Amino acid sequence: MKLVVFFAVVVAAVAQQPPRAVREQFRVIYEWRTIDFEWESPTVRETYLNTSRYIPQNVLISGINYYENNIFLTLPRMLDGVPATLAYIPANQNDTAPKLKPFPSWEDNTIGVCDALQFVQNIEIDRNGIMWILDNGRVGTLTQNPSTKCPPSIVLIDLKTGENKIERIPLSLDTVDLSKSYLNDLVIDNRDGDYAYITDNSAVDPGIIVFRLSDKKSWKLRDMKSMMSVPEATIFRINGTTVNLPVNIDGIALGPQFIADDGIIDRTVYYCPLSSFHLYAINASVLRNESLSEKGEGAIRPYVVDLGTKASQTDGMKMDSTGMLFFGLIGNSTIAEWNSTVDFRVGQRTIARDPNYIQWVDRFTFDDHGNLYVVVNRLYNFVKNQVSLEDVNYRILRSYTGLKSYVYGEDLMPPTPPQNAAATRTIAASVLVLALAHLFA
Ligand SMILES: *[C@@H]1O[C@H](CO)[C@@H](O)[C@H](O)[C@H]1NC(C)=O
Ligand SMILES: *[C@@H]1O[C@H](CO)[C@@H](O)[C@H](O)[C@H]1NC(C)=O
Ligand SMILES: *[C@@H]1O[C@H](CO)[C@@H](O)[C@H](O)[C@H]1NC(C)=O
Ligand SMILES: *[C@@H]1O[C@H](CO)[C@@H](O)[C@H](O)[C@H]1NC(C)=O
Ligand SMILES: *[C@@H]1O[C@H](CO)[C@@H](O)[C@H](O)[C@H]1NC(C)=O
Ligand SMILES: *[C@@H]1O[C@H](CO)[C@@H](O)[C@H](O)[C@H]1NC(C)=O
Ligand SMILES: CC(=O)N[C@H]1CO[C@H](CO)[C@@H](O)[C@@H]1O
Repeated sequence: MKLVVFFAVVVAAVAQQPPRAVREQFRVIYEWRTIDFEWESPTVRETYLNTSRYIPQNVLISGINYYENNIFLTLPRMLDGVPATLAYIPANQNDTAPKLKPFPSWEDNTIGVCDALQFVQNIEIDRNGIMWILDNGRVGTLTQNPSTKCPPSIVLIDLKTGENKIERIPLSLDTVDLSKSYLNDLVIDNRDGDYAYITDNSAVDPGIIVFRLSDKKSWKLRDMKSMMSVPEATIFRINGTTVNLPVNIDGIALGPQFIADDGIIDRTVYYCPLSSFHLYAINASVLRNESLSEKGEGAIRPYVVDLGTKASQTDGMKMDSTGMLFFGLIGNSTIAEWNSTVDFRVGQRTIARDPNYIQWVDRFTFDDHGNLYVVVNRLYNFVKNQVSLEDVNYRILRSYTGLKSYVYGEDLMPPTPPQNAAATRTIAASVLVLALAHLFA
């Protein structure tokens, strides 16, 4: 396999910070000029080409996920001619531009059939092997005539069974709008009935949609101040191209569990509009409070924390199981990290910078061997209809970090009131002894 190693800038540690972990440089593991598929036969491919159901330059890789040696990729149907919206490739193979296999099947990617996938921007795979798919139901979002084929839905596939049966759960029309919602990205919180926190980057009504799997209920929380794009961040200059993109709330990440002052277990949800320099945080317990949704715009404002600014705009981001956040800085051709135990304003680190290989960082994923994967897709060319078939347009980069996804974060137990203080001390002491024994083993 051809592995391209490229220049990575490592920023020197600031004095008051703990030493940063050594990271492997990012390498290109796969790269494509255009995306092609494993077709049922060459004739089928030709028929799709002849009838414009496959237009190679219109197929863009956006999201990425990993499960048992396969890499799943999303292909949002922003333009016409995208024959499948979800597909996969083996995580290890010698071909550097592998052909994609539709997932679960070709039939399950048929446009206009509501049992099938229509428009997938992102997916997540939880710790129970359930794939959560955001299906917007609307295709051709970047064309003159976007078309709503099916209601915006959460689609679940239990990957453990190997049967890949689709369960489609349309979101309530109190929560989503058939023509304006844009389900962009999600994180899964496998607690108390399993929740998804979903960014809706609707141009007119951005928000975070909360979906609870146990009773299939959903609701939406809005805060214009932290979820709308801001004028000073809508112009991007990348690789000589300028784009004007006012994109609302987009990337989302989920922190490890912590025990709040009142003894309740909580988690921090991080998010940012694409066209903004700020990173925001809110506690998951606030999002889970349905009554705040009924109160409308601004009801969650008192609970939103502005963590500070980044050097550039960010599309996707991903957190590991201990609270290490990875994100792109699009206008700076940079991949950055932040250890969330440190103040955001001084804790950000550049881990890779390269104008030739890091051209619009879209999404990240971890595998189960400590590797971090990044999709780079030159989205600025795509939205300007300037995709050149002569250039490499899509890349997957990989770096060993030794970390794993937030979905595998530790489950905390709520503290029980101490029965008697001496017993607690003894337990604490024996835990300490155990920890030391571990250290010296
Ligand atoms: C595709 O179009 C070409 C040119 O019109 C034609 O020769 C070919 O037979 C068509 N192929 C299929 C499978 O329809
Ligand atoms: C890749 O190529 C090497 C050497 O040519 C071979 O040993 C290996 O099995 C191949 N791997 C795959 C996944 O095809
Ligand atoms: C979340 O809750 C904890 C404890 O209740 C609080 O200290 C923290 O500031 C909150 N975080 C955010 C982002 O509001
Ligand atoms: C939910 O929010 C309401 C305010 O709308 C508040 O009164 C209530 O205590 C909150 N519930 C929880 C469980 O935090
Ligand atoms: C980083 O990106 C921002 C916004 O895209 C831009 O204004 C700034 O000049 C860039 N800085 C560098 C060093 O490239
Ligand atoms: C993040 O910082 C904490 C506190 O300094 C440290 O214990 C932890 O190892 C750091 N995490 C990583 C992944 O480097
Ligand atoms: C202006 C500029 O930075 N152009 C670069 C864009 O990216 C290609 C490689 O992908 C470079 O060859 C150009 O120099």
